[in-house]
Amino acid sequence: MTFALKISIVAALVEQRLAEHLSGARGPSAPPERLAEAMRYAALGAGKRLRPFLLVESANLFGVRTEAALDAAAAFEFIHCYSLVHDDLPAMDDDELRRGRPTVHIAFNEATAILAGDALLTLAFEIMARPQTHADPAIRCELAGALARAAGWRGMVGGQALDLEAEGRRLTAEEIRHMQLLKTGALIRTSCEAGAILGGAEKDERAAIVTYGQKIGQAFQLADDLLDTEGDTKKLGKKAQKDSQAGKATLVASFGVENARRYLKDLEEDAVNALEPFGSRAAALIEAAHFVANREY
Ligand code: GRG
Repeated sequence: MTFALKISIVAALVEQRLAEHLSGARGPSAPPERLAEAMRYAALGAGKRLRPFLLVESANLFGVRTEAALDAAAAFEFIHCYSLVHDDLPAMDDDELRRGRPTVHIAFNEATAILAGDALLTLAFEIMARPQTHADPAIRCELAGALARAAGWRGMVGGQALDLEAEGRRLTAEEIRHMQLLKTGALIRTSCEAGAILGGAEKDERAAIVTYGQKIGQAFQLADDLLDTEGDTKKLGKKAQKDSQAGKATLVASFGVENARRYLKDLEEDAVNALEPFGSRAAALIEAAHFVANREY
């Protein structure tokens, strides 16, 4: 089975689970329809579902069935979707195109986009707290804590703040690496770790998965920066050359395209090497590392 088929199968299962979580209650406790519509617009119908795929495959490594990992995977995807909605706002990156369609604040309005992002963020934790996500409350608590750390002030939000502070200032390669590890790396790394948490992995195996997640998180961002420099708006579903033209702090700007490509290859290799303890059982995660480093969208 090709990697494209594998990720599309998980994506279809995740799509269904996201839609179920967004179908909402009827009657007096139903959420406001316009808000629910904006949340569905932000979360459904597009996206590679990479974070859910990583979570599901990492959970499979520890004997967790795909079906039993889908709620945790949905929680990670909702956080990711919220981050895209807020990142596209005029006060942040001010983008009009995302996943090949108008961004949420363009399709609805700015206030609705802010609220839809807030509601997707909180829904993720509502899902993590439900007994359906895992029967053991200690595991649910650990998952929620890991997700909060990855998404919050010492994770994605912190990285976004560093990115905004960096505007108009030249960052060192080390500062860029740190900012990217937080901004995009933390959620990707923790999606992998969450599979290990769900499966009650031993310390060493969990550490191996975290190293893998960290390397592909870095590779993902570096590939994104290369695509911004060299990619195509139509294939990407978002505006290409935006960061390069704005003079944003990226490792491509700092190292040059050739060196960035070499560094990306090293990260891809490091990610694959981290999976050595799992042997051929980690085939899907190995393929994911190749996909992340060589992706065109
Ligand atoms: C606003 C709190 C807040 C955080 C924003 C992650 C992030 C921080 C912003 C996203 C901006 C961006 C485009 C970063 C580059 C890497 C990235 C996350 C790309 C989009 O992720 P994909 O390619 O998207 O997984 P799909 O559409 O496939 O889900």
